[in-house]
Amino acid sequence: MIKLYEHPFSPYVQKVKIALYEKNVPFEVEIPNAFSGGATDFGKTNPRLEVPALVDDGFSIFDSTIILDYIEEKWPTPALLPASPRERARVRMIEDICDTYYEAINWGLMEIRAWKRVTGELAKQIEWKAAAQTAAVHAWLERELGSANYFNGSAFGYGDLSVYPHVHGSVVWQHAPQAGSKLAAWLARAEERPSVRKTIAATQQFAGSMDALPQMLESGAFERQYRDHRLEWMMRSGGIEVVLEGLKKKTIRFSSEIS
Ligand SMILES: N[C@@H](CCC(=O)N[C@@H](CS)C(=O)NCC(=O)O)C(=O)O
Repeated sequence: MIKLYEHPFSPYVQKVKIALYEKNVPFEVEIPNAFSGGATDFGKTNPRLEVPALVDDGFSIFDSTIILDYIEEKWPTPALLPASPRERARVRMIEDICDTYYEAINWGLMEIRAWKRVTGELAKQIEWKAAAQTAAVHAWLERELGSANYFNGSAFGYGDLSVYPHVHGSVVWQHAPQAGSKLAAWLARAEERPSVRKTIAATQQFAGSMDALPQMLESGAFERQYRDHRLEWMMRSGGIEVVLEGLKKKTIRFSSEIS
């Protein structure tokens, strides 16, 4: 049985779950102890201490893009990637923008609203930037979608499962695509997929857990990882103080050292 180390809120995990459900590959899930501040040997599975990590017959794979490649190659039907090299490159570029630009906006909103890193005027300014960035990325996605029903083309696939978790994240933070837009219509279509429904249903049981996050931060039980595009987002969206304060209080960590 495939094992997926996960957290249901992670958009990277959601990409992988949608792919596994689309291909009818059975899997079991586990949330690493490290995510609730507990001791862990998760580093043996993923030296980056991130989810998702997929273990297939003792072989561990990290990074959602690498995992998706593995899934596509090991279980080729139904194919999730489009057929032509050009179309494959197109959906992979959409994935890359979503993973390395769009994701940081929703992650930043979680830092402000759920973890309550800052309040008052600074929080308002950062929020304002996030709203403007989300509207712009939605406009970009709308252009990428063009007149097609799906980012993959005529059927749901890799492009769609790469975009969905991030647009869903925007909906959670009350930045839904504009009503009547093509992106809003695409979102409604994507949410009809059983793979998408099951993936989002798994987040429900954690809905109440957000309230405990500021306290968890205050107690020093968990160091949030600030790295690459996330760190950059906080710095360029006005949150340099957030980063410095978090490093001082040891509630922020950079990428884990490989040992
Ligand atoms: N590039 C990785 C990113 C994975 C990632 O950032 N995962 C987050 C959860 S959304 C994580 O595990 N962070 C560890 C932490 O915050 O300590 C991928 O595509 O899988």
